[in-house]
Amino acid sequence: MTTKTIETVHSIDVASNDASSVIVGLGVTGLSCAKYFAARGQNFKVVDSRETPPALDELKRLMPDVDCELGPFSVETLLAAKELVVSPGVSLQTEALAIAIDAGIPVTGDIDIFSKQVSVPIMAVTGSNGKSTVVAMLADILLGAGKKIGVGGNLDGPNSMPALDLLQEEKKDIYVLELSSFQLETTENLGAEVAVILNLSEDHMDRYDSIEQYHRAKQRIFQGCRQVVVNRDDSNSIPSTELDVPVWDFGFGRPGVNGLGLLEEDDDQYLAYQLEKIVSANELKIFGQHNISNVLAAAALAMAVGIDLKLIGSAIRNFSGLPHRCQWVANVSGVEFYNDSKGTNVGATMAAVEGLGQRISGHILLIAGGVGKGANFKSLVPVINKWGKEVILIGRDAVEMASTFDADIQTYFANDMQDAVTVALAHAVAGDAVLLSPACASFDMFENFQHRGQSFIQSVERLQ
Ligand code: UMA
Ligand code: ADP
Repeated sequence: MTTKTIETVHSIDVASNDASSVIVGLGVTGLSCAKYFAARGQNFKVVDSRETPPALDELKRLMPDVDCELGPFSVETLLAAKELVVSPGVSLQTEALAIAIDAGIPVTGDIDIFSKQVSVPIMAVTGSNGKSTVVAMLADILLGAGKKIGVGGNLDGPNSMPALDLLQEEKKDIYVLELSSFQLETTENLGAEVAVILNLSEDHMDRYDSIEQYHRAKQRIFQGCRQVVVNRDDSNSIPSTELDVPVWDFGFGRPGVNGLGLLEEDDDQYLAYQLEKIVSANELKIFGQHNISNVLAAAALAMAVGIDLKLIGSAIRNFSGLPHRCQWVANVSGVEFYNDSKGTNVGATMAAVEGLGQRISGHILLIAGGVGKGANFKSLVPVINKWGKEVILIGRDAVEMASTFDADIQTYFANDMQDAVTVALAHAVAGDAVLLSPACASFDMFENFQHRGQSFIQSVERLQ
């Protein structure tokens, strides 16, 4: 594929508004779409309902003449569009957008454009939790097998980029995409080589009317796929329409045909493909049952594209996890501190508490709270009662969270992260662990989950 370099972008007339594509939202996705259209000489304009969207400066630097409408969306502009290229953070129910969509203006998104453009295999990963971990592990496996890969989509961090930016790079053998339900909403017929819904639990209930609607969005990952990976322990991971394609499965039980699972032998537990052992659970550097599930999923995906089991095993053994996911931070006076800032929903925090609880001799002091996204926090109660001691609550929905916890869970409110870790340490004894796993989004107090995790790490450092 030939792409123009960004330097050529300045000379392209992007200001014409005659039935141009309208990019809705100017974050990293919107910027990647603008660069993509500009490099192809396609007319477009950009709209964002904020006056100073995050990627505005960069857009102006690269394309000073671009037509950019900031402030409340104009229905007129949207109705005049050839198509709407909607960023994942913008709900399709937003009033002006809904009017344009009802009027028949086509809707697309960056992943949709990307999938129509590429001819090499796409490996597509979604699910409520574990996406980034699985994608990062899968990337390590594929790199270890000598593949040229592009990794992107919803995944944050230095080794990932928005999907359309991947097309500016040298040709790849395989693309690995982490996909959110928001991105899947605007994607038609993804056509992945292999696709998986890792698991499903409640998230983004501020954006969906029901978990069924959220599940339907996730199911779009299977459209046009050539192979499927399913989680035997979660029926929501099974395609809801029958597909006549090869199926690989993973889960905690003994693996069957085309299955990844666990074999118990000599008091040891092995992750295995059918009867072939891949690694012993003791060899993993990441902990918790949820991570065993993630490893099995990554191995199943790798097998689907023909990677040798030995290469899979060695990459898995070396994988030490991503920052902000159950990441060990420090030991202060015999108390371990763990940063799970990426635990942004109830299911993630349940998994983190369970995984850490099984690992330590004492109790967990959980730091949670933030923006609850319409979640029901009740399901946290049993796991906190089993492994927890006290819960320190921060952020906008702290009071709501406290009110859903049993009277026998001791809760404290903290003003900020420093206050939270100080209170936690004051109530801990040697052998206990303090876990930041908020079950909430971060944007009431922080820029994003990375910023929240860094704030936790710095606050813990100040305790020492
Ligand atoms: N905007 C509006 N009107 C609105 C809402 C948003 O104009 O009503 C504008 C904002 O002003 C902003 C832009 O839209 O300028 C932001 O777009 P965006 O929220 O889609 O964010 P991006 O920067 O494009 O990042 C997105 C993903 N963010 C979301 O889905 C919220 C990133 O995932 C992803 O890495 C990136 O695309 C590249 O693919 C982040 C995320 O939090 C990590 N994802 C959620 C999650 O994992 O739970 C889904
Ligand atoms: P995602 O990209 O889907 O948000 P991550 O791999 O970044 O997932 O993990 C985010 C958090 O979700 C982790 O810190 C952990 O608390 C939890 N988690 C990870 N994997 C799983 C899983 N398979 N099941 C449940 N929770 C998980």
